Amino acid sequence: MIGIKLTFQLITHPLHISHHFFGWVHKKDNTYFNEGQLASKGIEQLAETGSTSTLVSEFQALTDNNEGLSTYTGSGLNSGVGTISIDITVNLDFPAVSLASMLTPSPDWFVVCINVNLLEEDGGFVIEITVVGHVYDADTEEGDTFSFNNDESCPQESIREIVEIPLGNGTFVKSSLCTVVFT
Ligand SMILES: [Ca+2]
Ligand SMILES: [Ca+2]
Repeated sequence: MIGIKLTFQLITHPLHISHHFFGWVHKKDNTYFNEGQLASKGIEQLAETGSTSTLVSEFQALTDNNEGLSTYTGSGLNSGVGTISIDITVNLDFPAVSLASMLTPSPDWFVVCINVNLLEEDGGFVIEITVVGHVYDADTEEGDTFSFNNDESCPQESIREIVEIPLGNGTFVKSSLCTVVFT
């Protein structure tokens, strides 16, 4: 086993803050948060309210099914720029990490780093790696501004990457919005 210090650095529009973030250590090639699939109840709750309680339950079931090692819930940030650090443990069977956190305020937008594999081909663990987060719309709530409590999406469609204003410029979202450093 190896302990890894994870630094979560969320850089957003100055007016906006992040919420708690959720982390899961799991087997390689997990696709739980990927775009193109329907958001689970846990992802909906995280994306709309920032709460991680339902996600923790969902991932505990996956962990009990031997798909993961453990879950983590980090603190929030009280401004749009900052760093959250936690210690996580990975091992040869469970060398990968996925992270998710709500963007606040937003209808159902969240940042994710999916399936970050910390095991190198030579069997060692990475010393340091920097990963740029994606910004996704869970498609569980309507609304295209920095706002809460919009109508439900009906019908709910797949999780998709956001590139539109106000987060993006219509083509992409600046990579500086969310960067995660594993050291
Ligand atoms: Ca939405
Ligand atoms: Ca909803």
